Amino acid sequence: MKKISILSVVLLLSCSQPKQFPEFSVHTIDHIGKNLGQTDLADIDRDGDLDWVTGEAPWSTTCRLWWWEYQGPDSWVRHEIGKADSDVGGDCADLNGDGWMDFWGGKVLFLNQKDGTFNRHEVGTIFSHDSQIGDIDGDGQPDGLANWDQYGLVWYSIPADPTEPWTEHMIMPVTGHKIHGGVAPQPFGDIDGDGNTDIVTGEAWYENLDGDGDIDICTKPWSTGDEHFYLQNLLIRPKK
Ligand SMILES: [Ca+2]
Ligand SMILES: [Ca+2]
Ligand SMILES: [Ca+2]
Ligand SMILES: [Ca+2]
Repeated sequence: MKKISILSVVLLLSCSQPKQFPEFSVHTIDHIGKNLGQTDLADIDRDGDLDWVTGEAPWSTTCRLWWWEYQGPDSWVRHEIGKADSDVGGDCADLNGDGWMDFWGGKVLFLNQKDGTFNRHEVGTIFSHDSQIGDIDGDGQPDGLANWDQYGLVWYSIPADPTEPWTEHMIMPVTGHKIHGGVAPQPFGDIDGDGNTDIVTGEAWYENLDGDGDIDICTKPWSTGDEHFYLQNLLIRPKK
């Protein structure tokens, strides 16, 4: 599990010479928390600059999740989001379409209330090491991707009301995809350039083969020979 013991961020100081190797300086954000993860940068308060999110893993006992309002390189204002329930997975996205960045990590969705506070909702997702948001089925709407080495790799379609239970789709159970991490922070991309979204993890990559907008599974484990698996997803179709 990734651990962060000191809350800090490095900022680029000088890039006046494009070919010059960049220099960095360390700025401390805060001194708080234990077993930290669930990190992301997003403009939480919609003032045009990036704010920062992080939270504690369950074995910290307090499980606090915060966001820090950026006011300047050495001036960050801490705001509590709520009680987390994730290992280190967490991602910001606007999940209810109101234009304000929300947060999902592990079992919990936090909806931005536009005043610096968040409402907490348990949406039926798994406790996970990795929790990432992306458009997996190609319908233009965000979906969730989660990985845990006690469960497997799954994705979730998110209902119009994201506080309702999310629908789970198993990509590969833990018997075929047992990896502690290796999914966050960027598992989505058109790996083969055929116009649809594929998923890459530290274990394998999952190719969308039939171009119907859903994710099929084509995997070749790193550690074995020439064996490939292909499973076509017939359950989820994009809206016509
Ligand atoms: Ca901001
Ligand atoms: Ca929102
Ligand atoms: Ca989608
Ligand atoms: Ca592709």
